[in-house]
Amino acid sequence: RIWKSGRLSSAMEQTFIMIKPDGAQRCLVGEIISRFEKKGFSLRGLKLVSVDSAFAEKHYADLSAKPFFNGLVEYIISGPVVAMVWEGKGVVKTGRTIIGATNPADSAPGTIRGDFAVDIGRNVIHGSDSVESARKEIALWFPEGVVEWQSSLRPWIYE
Ligand code: IDP
Ligand code: MG
Repeated sequence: RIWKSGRLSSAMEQTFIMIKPDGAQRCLVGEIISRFEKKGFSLRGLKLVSVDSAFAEKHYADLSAKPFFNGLVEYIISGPVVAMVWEGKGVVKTGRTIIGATNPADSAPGTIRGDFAVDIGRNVIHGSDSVESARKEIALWFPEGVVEWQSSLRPWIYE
């Protein structure tokens, strides 16, 4: 056993990732999950859900004053979304890097938005922007909790 639990656990983070309705409609679910899996992050929660406007407004509460807020809520409730929790070292920040800039016009090729999106209002995926936001979003989307397990690949991903 080459993995030492004590050293690693403090660096472990969880983030909330959601494939938005356009991502689900465009059959990008497998591709997106694959990118997080191949990176070496570990899946802790996964479900396909349709949310109502009250729930979407709660998720995006920080943006309620923005002119695009109503359109954003309509977008998120327009079809099922894939809600996920991913775990790993630095997963919040690295998850955002994998996703790319908010506006796909500015997202680098190789990022999810850079590769699969064009318009800011159809940018395919959400990822928590901080450890604190992740904590709140995971509590909102997974009140039932997430799955406790440890991938056997762990010693091949972490030193
Ligand atoms: P993020 O998703 O990259 O964290 P936020 O600023 O948190 O970006 O905005 C949340 C979502 O609101 C974006 O992903 C995008 O779908 C939408 N959004 C942000 N800015 C605009 C805009 O100017 N017009 C339309 N939709 C926007
Ligand atoms: Mg955000």
